[in-house]
Amino acid sequence: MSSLVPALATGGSRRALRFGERFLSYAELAATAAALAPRLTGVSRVALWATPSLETAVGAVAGLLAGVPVVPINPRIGEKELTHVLGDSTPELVLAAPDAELPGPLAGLPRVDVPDHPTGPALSQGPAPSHGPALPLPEEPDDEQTALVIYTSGTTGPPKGALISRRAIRTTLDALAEAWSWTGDDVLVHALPLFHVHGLVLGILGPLRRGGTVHHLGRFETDTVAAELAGEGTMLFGVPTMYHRLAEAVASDAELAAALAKARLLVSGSAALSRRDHEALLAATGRQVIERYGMTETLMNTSMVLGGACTPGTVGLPLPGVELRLVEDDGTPVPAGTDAVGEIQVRGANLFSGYLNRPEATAAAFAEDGWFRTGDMAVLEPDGSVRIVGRRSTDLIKSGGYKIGAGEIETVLLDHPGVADAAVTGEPDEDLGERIIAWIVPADPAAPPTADALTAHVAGHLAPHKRPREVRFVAALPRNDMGKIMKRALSL
Ligand code: MCA
Ligand code: AMP
Repeated sequence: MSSLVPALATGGSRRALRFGERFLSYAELAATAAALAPRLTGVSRVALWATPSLETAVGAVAGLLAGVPVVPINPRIGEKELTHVLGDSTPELVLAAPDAELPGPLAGLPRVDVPDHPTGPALSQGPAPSHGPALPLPEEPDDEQTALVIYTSGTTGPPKGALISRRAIRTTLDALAEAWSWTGDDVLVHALPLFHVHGLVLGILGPLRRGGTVHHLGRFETDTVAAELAGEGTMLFGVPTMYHRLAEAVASDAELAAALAKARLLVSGSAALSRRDHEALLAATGRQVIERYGMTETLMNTSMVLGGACTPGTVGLPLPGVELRLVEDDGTPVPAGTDAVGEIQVRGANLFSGYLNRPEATAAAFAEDGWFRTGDMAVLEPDGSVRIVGRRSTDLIKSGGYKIGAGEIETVLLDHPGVADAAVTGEPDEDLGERIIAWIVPADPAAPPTADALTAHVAGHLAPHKRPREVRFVAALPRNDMGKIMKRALSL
């Protein structure tokens, strides 16, 4: 029995997952995942082709049951990034939906097709049982066992694999349940990608841990969100870009306004939701969007509390079990009750276990006594709410809720034969939060590469969400005496 998802053993015919027209009850999910799990047992790590599909959710649950770390892969990943992720995580197998076409480097791995319904002998002669799993569920692995390896961008180098334990997942999901009164009666409306913490841990494992239901929409569209929330949906998780689009649409769409007003919980995270969008949604629906703040390495740190502290412009209070402090540049903790800015540092059972193959990076991520350095700058409000005011590094960009390292994009741009020098910055963007700008010194100023060619180059090598939204050609990049590009001067 897996106590991470107790309803696999007890949920019976209650619906667990719905993706479009396809769905699985808890008993069916248990039977499907338990039949798959033995094919993974003993494997060091398994890649999961993380399309927004039922198979991705089943594959993740099977990995949990087998006690095998799962490495979710963005199905739009480019060649260079995929080669890096596979080289670093060395999965022995790839899990994918039967109809998925895998790119070259993944197609070379042994493949296990993920079924979307129970296929075991106990079920072949009749309908799925309404109670209990068809196969006995495997013994639950140790709490410290790595459940997921999630790749996340940093200020330097290629993305690092964050090792996320079952303990961290359980801790964060239970803390959120407390803050949001999240129960098995909730039906989550979900349109996020499934290869990051937000979509996979909160959006899939969250409802499953509660014994509730997920309706995944495949892709985000305001009218499908409205239809789901007007129906069975009780809560919505989204990134600020999604809430921005809802805020724009809601003014002239009474059905959308009514659907959002009916929701028990609207939660935004992964980046800051603008005060303007908060206010527009509150005015049109009467609902206060609940903001929570987290990070791949820490899972969730703070949240506004449903029916409690919802100080606008803040990300709420530290979650139960999370210790949070602000620290000045020299490492001195900022005294409570002052309005000084400091870096957010956190400690607790929600934290990751380190970066795969990167002991130095892991050590550098922590201050003394187990405090994790988030790189986010904040002030503490008198009521203890955390107000994020910026980020320590200009080399990290948050666009559409995705964290993107400027350095990764610069390296790929410099590989292009038409580029002599390159810098990447983020600029404020109403829809995306920040948009990626590429500053390019062309190799031949008389015949620079086109912006489209450079954009496609980045999208193809890394991922489409890392592509520059604008390319600006310059004669030279401003550098300091050390030769370092002065990014703040570029954006002036
Ligand atoms: C456009 N496209 C291209 C190109 N141009 N593809 C290849 N090459 C090009 N040159 C395609 C895109 O792939 C996409 O295809 C379509 O055009 C539009 O893409 P885009 O404009 O980039 O985005 P969007 O569709 O408007 O997406 C906005 C979005 C998305 C839905 C909000 O950004 C999103 O899903 N964000 C979620 C990020 C997230 O989950 N972050 C969590 C990590 P097509 O239309 O076919 O799709 S943070 C986290 O986990 C922490 C713990 C936390 O706190 O949550
Ligand atoms: P990621 O590395 O993709 O997990 O992104 C983590 C980062 O997202 C954090 O370090 C913050 O900078 C940002 N973030 C997440 N939630 C919020 C929020 N509610 N408000 C502001 N920033 C956020």
